[in-house]
Amino acid sequence: MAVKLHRCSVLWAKFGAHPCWRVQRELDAKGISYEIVTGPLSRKKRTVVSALSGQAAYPVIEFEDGSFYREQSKEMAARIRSGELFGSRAAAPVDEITVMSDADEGVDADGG
Ligand SMILES: N[C@@H](CCC(=O)N[C@@H](CS)C(=O)NCC(=O)O)C(=O)O
Repeated sequence: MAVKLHRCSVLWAKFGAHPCWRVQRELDAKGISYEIVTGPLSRKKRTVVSALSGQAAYPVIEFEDGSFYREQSKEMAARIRSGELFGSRAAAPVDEITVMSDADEGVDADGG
């Protein structure tokens, strides 16, 4: 399931204490696919993230169903690390899942 990472535009800031990077690197570490949506630095201009989450701080994670997740970045990082980012959300709909069968591997019913 791909998510959107709403974050600041300071993409070069790749050090541990930077809130957006702290979360982004955990998504990377977990192999979670995401799309970066950068927003303006000025809080007053952060209309997208404000409309989504009701507050103006980055980072915010937007799920495919339009819901969002925002806590302090340390807590967000810990949640991602623990494998609980998606909580009880369903995995991707079945028609979006690539299903490999034995036939795809060239194995027939006889196992040959
Ligand atoms: N304590 C917050 C800080 C979040 C934070 O400062 N985010 C930055 C972007 S990396 C931001 O939105 N800065 C501008 C502002 O707070 O107005 C956290 O860890 O999530």
